[in-house]
Amino acid sequence: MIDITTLPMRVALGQVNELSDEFLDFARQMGLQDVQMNLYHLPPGMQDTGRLEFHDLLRLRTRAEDRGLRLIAIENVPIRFYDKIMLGQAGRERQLENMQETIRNLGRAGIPIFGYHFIATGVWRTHWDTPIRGGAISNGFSLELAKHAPLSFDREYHEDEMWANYHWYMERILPVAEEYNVRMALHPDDPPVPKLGGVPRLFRNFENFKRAMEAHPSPMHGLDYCHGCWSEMRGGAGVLESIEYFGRQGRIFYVHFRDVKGACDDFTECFVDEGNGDPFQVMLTLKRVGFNGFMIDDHVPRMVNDSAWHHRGRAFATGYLLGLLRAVNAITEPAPAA
Ligand SMILES: [Mn+2]
Repeated sequence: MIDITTLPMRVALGQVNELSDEFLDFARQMGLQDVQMNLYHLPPGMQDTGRLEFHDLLRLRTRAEDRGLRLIAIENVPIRFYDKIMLGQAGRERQLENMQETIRNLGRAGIPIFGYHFIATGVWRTHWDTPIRGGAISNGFSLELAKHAPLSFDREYHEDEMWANYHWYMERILPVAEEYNVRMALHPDDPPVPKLGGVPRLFRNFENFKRAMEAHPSPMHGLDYCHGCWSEMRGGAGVLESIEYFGRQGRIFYVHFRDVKGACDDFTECFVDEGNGDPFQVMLTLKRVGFNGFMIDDHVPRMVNDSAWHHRGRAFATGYLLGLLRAVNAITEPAPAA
């Protein structure tokens, strides 16, 4: 497997669900060298066995490499692969075996990072067609609307049992991640509010991330730092401090570089240059704490005549990040000797 610790801080193509010729060419045309895939839904052609199979993963990696790209991370498996683990329900042992085998298969296939979340009820939004700058289409969340939602599962769940479920999983999955050299990167709950649909959302603040990292201090355990979610937590406050804290420990494995306006009880997703945060300061902070992973756009607004995958929105965001990176490097790296 490639030694990712020697790679520079960089921008990657993110959130593709398949490695089509078009996506791979799009990445290369933007000058990128890494691709992250999101398998929240399994794409056509992948076996659905309750886990990610070695041959499918190897086929994906070699397909990327045939185009001169690295398949740097797989983010997510379908929630039904580990819902019983998250909720502590009967059948979790079988799901654990499958998740352990998924980690082994990622390692065997040479894919070094697995992004995961612990959100049994998934990402919530209450608005899906919100016009933002220039009429671009985005989405938003209002806790006032969401708090009236019915229970997502059979009953109300409690914070203590969700922590117990998390610990149970980490104690059993991280040793496998260590053996196979696969980094597990934790994404925040989105939105980061205490509870939705009767299920507590653990990864909603700094304290709980700190607690998780301290309880499971494996070198294979870190953050998928979703700037959008961290910005949602306190309307942008505390973002730079959290990057400082976890980044200096080398615990930020990669970054979702997007932003919102507002905070977790009421926010709208927006273009990366108009949110709560200053993206230049965010990237500068990442650089200064020694972050050397990849950054992807994550969610983007739908621009005029955009595709279903939002190519135009993604091209804007990715180009913006590439420009910022060049600026950040220019002021933090010594000029070459004349
Ligand atoms: Mn994200």
